[in-house]
Amino acid sequence: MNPIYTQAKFINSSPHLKNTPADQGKEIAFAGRSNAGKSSAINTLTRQNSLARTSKTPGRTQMLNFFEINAQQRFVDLPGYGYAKVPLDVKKEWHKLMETYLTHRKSLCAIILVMDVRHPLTEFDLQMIEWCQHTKLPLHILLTKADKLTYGAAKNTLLQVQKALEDVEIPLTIQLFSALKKTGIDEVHQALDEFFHSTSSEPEPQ
Ligand SMILES: Nc1nc2c(ncn2[C@@H]2O[C@H](COP(=O)(O)OP(=O)(O)O)[C@@H](O)[C@H]2O)c(=O)[nH]1
Ligand SMILES: [Mg+2]
Repeated sequence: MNPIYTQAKFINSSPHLKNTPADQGKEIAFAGRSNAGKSSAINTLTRQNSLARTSKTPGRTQMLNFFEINAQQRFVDLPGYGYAKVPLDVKKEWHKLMETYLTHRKSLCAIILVMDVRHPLTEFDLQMIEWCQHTKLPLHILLTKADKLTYGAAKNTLLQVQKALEDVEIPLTIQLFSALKKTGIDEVHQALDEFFHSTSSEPEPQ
């Protein structure tokens, strides 16, 4: 694996877009519905057990959590709301925050969208995909918790999700992943390397 990611350090958490690290270098954001397995994925990819907090209680925090890999590269753990039944004002707040972040953050170069392989393409996920198309951000999808399904069933879901998104007009890759079994790590690292090193991934001005 590329050892660079193990150097990731927590910088700060912010409930809004003030107090965020300077908007320079390159940032890759991890998005996903609450409880999808985002924090676990970040921990697995950085080989640190408690870098991003993981929780069994969904939807507790609505923070943007910033992690520095080096002076020019960052990860952001984006807030995700819980289930479809969250109050409307929580959804609206999230909507506003995400839209502002995704549209204005110049260093943002790609999104890693984390979905539970057993519940892919929720309303949350579709919204994120729509925003990525709108802002022309490349997208890499992790179908995580693959260990919860047989290999055949997981592979089937992968094919179904690929088919459902075949008309999406941005660079889009999809893979199976498991933080528990530590599978799929090399594939994610490859995607991260490409996003961080590609020169053409800056979102176009709005
Ligand atoms: N079996 C299994 N459980 C996982 C995996 N990834 C996360 N989880 C569990 O799913 C729950 C939510 O994970 P977390 O990373 O906190 O989700 P987040 O809200 O998206 O950050 C926790 O109980 C994790 O232990 C995985 O790959 N396999
Ligand atoms: Mg989390």
